Amino acid sequence: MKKRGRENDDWDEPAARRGGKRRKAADADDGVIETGAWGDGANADPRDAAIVISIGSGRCRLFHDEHEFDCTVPPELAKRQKSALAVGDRVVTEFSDGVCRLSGVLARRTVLSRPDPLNPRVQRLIAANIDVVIHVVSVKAPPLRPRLIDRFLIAIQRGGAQAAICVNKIDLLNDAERARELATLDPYRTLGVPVIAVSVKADEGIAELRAVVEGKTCALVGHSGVGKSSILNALDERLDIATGELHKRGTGRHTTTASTLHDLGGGTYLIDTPGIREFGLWNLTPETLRDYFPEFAEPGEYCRFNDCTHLHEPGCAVKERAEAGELSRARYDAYVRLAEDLSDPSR
Ligand SMILES: Nc1nc2c(ncn2[C@@H]2O[C@H](COP(=O)(O)OP(=O)(O)O)[C@@H](O)[C@H]2O)c(=O)[nH]1
Ligand SMILES: [Mg+2]
Ligand SMILES: [Zn+2]
Repeated sequence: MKKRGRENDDWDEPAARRGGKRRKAADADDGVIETGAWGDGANADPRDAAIVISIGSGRCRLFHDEHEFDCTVPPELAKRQKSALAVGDRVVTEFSDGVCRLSGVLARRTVLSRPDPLNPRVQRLIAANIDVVIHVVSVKAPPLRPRLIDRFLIAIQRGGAQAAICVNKIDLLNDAERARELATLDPYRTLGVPVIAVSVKADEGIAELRAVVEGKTCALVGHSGVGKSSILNALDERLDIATGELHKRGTGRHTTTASTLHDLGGGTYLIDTPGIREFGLWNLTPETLRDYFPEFAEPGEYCRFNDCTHLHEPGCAVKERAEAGELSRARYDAYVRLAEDLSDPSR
């Protein structure tokens, strides 16, 4: 399967530059995670379904039975396409008048989504039916920022997929720096999130990463420039995806502008995504935020108040244990920052 995807998904575009008006809060797809089937997808046999490998405006590219083909997306779906159709979706089509049309979307197992920058109540799908979302970070260029990881983890957990963290460019650090940087990610390891140190340049950690993705559908997410496309090329050299290297003719940098699914064979599918700066915290409340810090549950039973938010209440066991170093201080601090962001209406 060849690489595709020419349309810019605009994920990173600040709202102002997009120039769009704020959509009304009463939109049909308001804040709802669309996991349900659409059209003929409700009754379709998954074995007859094609997989969406890339999406353009009013059309998408599909893969089924060893063939790649284009199909049109009906206007009803196209007008809310970024909320209703995603790379990784299983779909069915109908063929008439020489045109292949999308006629149904099958129910999704999992999703990865984020709030629309223009209307945080509307969810935009990034990928569907993924088993593992790999959050790629780099130790330098751009530097490691653990606090971003907390938001990614929340977004991943909400959509039902497993999370993994891939720390790329470790060739840029000496042994002491490497140990120190990787230690900052220990709280995630403790939570059961695999942390894989990788250098595409020095061919380190690629085999370990391959073991994580084998036989699964995985999406690589993270900031632009951390090495997502380079990692995909390292996992399968046939992919030959454009990376951030300078063009030979000096016309700027190659960057990924739309999500694209790549078939590595043997049931392994990898989705390259454009750089995502940050995941908003759509629809989270201070109460639901706690659910995303499972390590707080047990100590939380010893808080004086059983509705303790673990922020400023007296007799809070979570806070005490974080201060005593029995719970990750970094994770507790991340929780406090996220809670502050949630109570700030301008976020
Ligand atoms: N030093 C170093 N540079 C890397 C590594 N992996 C990728 N890069 C560089 O990082 C830049 C961005 O890579 P790219 O794959 O396009 O990142 P993406 O935007 O996340 O897809 C390119 O210049 C790559 O050559 C690595 O392991 N070590
Ligand atoms: Mg890329
Ligand atoms: Zn508490």
